[in-house]
Amino acid sequence: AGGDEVRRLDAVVVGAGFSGLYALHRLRELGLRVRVLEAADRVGGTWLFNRYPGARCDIESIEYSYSFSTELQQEWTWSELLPGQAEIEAYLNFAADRLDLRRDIQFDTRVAAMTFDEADQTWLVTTEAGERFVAPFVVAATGILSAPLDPGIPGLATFRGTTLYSNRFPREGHDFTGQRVAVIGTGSTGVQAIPVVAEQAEHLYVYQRSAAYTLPSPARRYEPGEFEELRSRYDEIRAAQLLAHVGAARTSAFSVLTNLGGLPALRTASREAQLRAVEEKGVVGALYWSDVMFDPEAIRMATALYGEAVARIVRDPETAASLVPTYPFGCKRPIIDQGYYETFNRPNVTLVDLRKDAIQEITPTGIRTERAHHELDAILFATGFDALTGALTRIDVRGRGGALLRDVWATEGPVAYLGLQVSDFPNLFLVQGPGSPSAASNFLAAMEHHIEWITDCVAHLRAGGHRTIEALPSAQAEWIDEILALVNGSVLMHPDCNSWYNGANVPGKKRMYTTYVAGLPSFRQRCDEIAAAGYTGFKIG
Ligand code: NA7
Repeated sequence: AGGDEVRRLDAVVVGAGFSGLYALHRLRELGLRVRVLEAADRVGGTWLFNRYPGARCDIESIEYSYSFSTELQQEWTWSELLPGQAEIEAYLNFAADRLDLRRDIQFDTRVAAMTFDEADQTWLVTTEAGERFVAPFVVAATGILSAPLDPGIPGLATFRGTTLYSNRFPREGHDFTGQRVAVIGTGSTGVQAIPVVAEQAEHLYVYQRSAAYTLPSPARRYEPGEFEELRSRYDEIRAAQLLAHVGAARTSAFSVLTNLGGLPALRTASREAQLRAVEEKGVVGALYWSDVMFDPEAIRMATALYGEAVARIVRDPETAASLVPTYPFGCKRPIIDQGYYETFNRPNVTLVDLRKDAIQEITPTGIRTERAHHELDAILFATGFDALTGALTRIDVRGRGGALLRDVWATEGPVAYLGLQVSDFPNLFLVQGPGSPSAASNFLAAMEHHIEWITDCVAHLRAGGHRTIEALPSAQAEWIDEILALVNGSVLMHPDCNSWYNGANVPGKKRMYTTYVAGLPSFRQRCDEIAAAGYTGFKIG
């Protein structure tokens, strides 16, 4: 590594998760010389690092997998309806082998800087070890939930027990048996991990800052023959998936056929009918009536009903009350849970409600809140991510005129055109950048679309003898306005809705809603029209 040698390529892909692997495959099909640079020592990306107990996808395996290859679809067998982390990791290794991807992936290689050379119209990509790569195109397949958020709790470094992070959980796992354990964070990750850790730990303390709205998980193994039957109908399933709309909001179309689909409008139903639906479909499932995202009265009703439903499960009234969110229903992605509320009926589980009793510090032997000090052997942080932008702000990305992407996003907010490019950063393609539909869709379906659009664009440029493509500032500004207009007046813009969707979970990050909620079908159509019209809103040079 290091030295003066510069490797010239046609494209550099950063990251070897779901999107980086597909980007490599597609770019290679176009005949490009490509290298994937991956910080880890193996493929998997997000699904490699997030190997905490209970880690599972909330989208069905038949939809959370590559659709582009009949061979991959027909040769792989999913064992469970909702795939667990280990099976997804195994699947990505299978895909990497089957498509012979590893020979173009350089592992243990973290990108430190990417600089656009305006004279040469190429990117110089520098690794932490000092290696240098030059290529006209860069695909940042760096993930949207990949940059861990530092919990920033005083005293953390003094803790003498085991400190664990859900988003970089040890490969060898961790046995909580006989231990006094804290889990900090009750988002999707905490809610998945807590019931599993509770079964092992001698005592589990759950430190909750914001309560979660959850939906009972349909997770189960496939019945014998069930997956094979689904696999025989893959074409039909994938076609339907791309058109899928879920009536959660007047504008939304999540491109997920299952889990949330087909729920009744309960708003006008009787109280009895509402409670029955809650029992049958779970709280979140029953409450996804069509106006819940926009109608303040529906939102209030939903929150109240949710509290009643939690109180039916959790026996201790104070714990039950603490488990009810104080922010409006519908403002975050619903979380799937497997026995989450029941866990709080266990004698070895204690909920610490940080809204009433905030953490003061971590000590060498435990956690001190205003009211108590709990002795601990292990702390598991499930505190989330600097989402959407964090992976790229950790790299020195310099575009035209030396513009630093980190500064652009700090001052303007997380801007991008179509979630695919940021103006002043020519030929740098984002996958699911801010403003893409992915976080309100099936991530995989959205990701495949983005990679196909990007690689078609690269092919178009090369065929026409063009060197660069870049988003026009005006098109980028209009796209942001459009995204915000779609959620304006919805619960998503409520001042109490703090989440990674609007950056409010990261101290100092500019708050801005970042997801296009009108759905993947309309997004795809827009992108197709833009390309067909000669890349409207982009400047080709
Ligand atoms: P999330 O959804 O961002 O959840 C993080 C949780 O950690 C959330 O409950 C936070 O509370 C809590 N948190 C964060 N920092 C702290 C500190 N310092 N002290 C106490 N509690 C804290 O991340 P996940 O990993 O669960 O899920 C991310 C996505 O992955 C999810 O949306 C799915 O799409 C898959 P807060 O809400 O900020 O008050």
